[in-house]
Amino acid sequence: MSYYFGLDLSTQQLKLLVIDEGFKIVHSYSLEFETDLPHYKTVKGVYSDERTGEIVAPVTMWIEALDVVLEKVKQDGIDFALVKGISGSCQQHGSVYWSDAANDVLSSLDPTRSLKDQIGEACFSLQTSPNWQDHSTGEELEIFERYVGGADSLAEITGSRAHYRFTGPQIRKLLKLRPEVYHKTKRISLVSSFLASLFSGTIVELEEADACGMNLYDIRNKRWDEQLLATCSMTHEMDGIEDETVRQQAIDELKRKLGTPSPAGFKAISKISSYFVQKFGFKEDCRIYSFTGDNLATIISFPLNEDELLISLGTSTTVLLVTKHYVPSSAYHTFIHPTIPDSYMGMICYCNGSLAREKIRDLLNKKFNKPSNDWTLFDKLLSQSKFNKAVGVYFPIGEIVPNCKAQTIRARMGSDGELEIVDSWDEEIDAGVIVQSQALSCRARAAPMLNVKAQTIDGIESLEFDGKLISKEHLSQRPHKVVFVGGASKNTAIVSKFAEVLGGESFRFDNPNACALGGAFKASWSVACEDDGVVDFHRYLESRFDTNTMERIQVDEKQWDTYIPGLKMLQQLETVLER
Ligand code: ADP
Ligand code: XUL
Repeated sequence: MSYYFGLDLSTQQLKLLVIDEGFKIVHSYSLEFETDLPHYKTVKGVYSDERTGEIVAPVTMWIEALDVVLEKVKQDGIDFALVKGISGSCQQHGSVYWSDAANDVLSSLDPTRSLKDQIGEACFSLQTSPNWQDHSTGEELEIFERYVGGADSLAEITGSRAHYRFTGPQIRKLLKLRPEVYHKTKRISLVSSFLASLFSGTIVELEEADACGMNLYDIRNKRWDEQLLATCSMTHEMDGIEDETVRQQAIDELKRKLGTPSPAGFKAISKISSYFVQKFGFKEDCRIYSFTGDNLATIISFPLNEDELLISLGTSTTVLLVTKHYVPSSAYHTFIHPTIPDSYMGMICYCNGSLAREKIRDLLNKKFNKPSNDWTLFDKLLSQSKFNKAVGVYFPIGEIVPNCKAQTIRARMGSDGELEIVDSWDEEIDAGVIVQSQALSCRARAAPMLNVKAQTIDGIESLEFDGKLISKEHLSQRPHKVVFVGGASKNTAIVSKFAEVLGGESFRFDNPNACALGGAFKASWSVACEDDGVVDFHRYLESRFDTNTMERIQVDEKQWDTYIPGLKMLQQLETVLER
């Protein structure tokens, strides 16, 4: 019998799952930062400064959380000696700044004392970690994009345009505002490599897949981009630094802090530190595998293969997919895949998801005197709707994809076949149009990353979205599978409509533990690869995964074609958006 630990350090909580070799969850633990560690006085795990847009989390809170959770596991009498491997999932982009003192402390911990008592403030040059919700790096974003020739050039190198939360802009801001802190920093970890370091008893390298969320890593060539390191260390030519030696020294200093990312995959990064062996009774050969980012862990929490989409219908809408094609765009993100070689994870994040649908639901309920918060009427109208040559953008808040201001525009096809903007129509129409249009946007933008045998489609040539031409061949592909997760995936009318527009076999999956499970699965697969020979990750997962946990969605497959004109209409509508 063997156990694997999967941890999930997210914004609001720390979770730990114990699974066995058959992927059964044996135990599950969680700790909520705000309520279970109230002395840190965080609100939902973070400190926010509305004036500056800064959002950070206290690093020692995470260390104390690990103490508390492991004590709970111990009290339950779990046999730590059975744990063969540990991996995990962490909030992305956040960074931890270690001091000179840290490595000695990590490697000589006293098992009679807690981690928190020993890995104290002296181990960090900065006591807090910039959080992914931070909005304080506006100036840095502009610089990161301008210095390399624009948002698309930056996306071409690093897989993403510049974002407030990305680590490179955050580091440059720290250097600008607090140079003494930056120079005192010995090593910089991502949250994922920070948590892995605690288990390893030494500061471990960043994990390559998660390192793609920094705006610094050259994904094609798998190395830091020197020009971006110069930008990050404020020594780019455009910063007015002409002396090549000064620039090289600054780049080298930053490289020493960042280290060299460890390749994504199954190789152990270390054995567990002796502290845990002595304190909890882990075996000395229990292995630590690199931890990764939470979205990356989500796609490995169930068998998601190439050309399959995962649609998360939470507050926002997120599309995740696995692709062999590196087709970066400033409209979405591309990361190296954490477990499948030569593959990538595409991620499209929309701000206007559930909130926009709720607004239409409320409008309809008001008009027909129905109780608010009730989806019955919205669902009935949505289920009855067919594609009636109408599209809309429903953005009550500013949108990332396409990048534009808050606005609502409705349009239909006129008798001359051209798009006509409509001032208003019966609100009943909106239920169908909002969901169809949201799904059409996902369909268009996921298309370049798919590599499925094209279907024959008529009436469409290449289309342009976000300044990128999408070929007819790409637009003619249907994903093999679509899996829905998140709050609104409970709603059958919404998922059925999305499934109809996107095509592909569709399923919904209710799994609140996805991130931690992704970590546990990675640990289990890694041990198998190291001990019994390399196995394909997807095949390993499929052979153990209980597919009964996924519910199939019935879809009228013939409808997919009827939405083809909608793609062109959406493209036209997006040309008139207020940016
Ligand atoms: P988060 O993205 O914040 O983690 P969830 O995944 O829990 O949130 O999703 C929350 C959203 O799910 C809410 O904004 C709500 O509109 C939507 N939702 C929940 N239940 C339903 C439902 N039955 N029908 C449609 N939308 C729903
Ligand atoms: C992804 C992102 C968030 C955090 C949440 O780019 O910023 O999903 O990872 O934990």
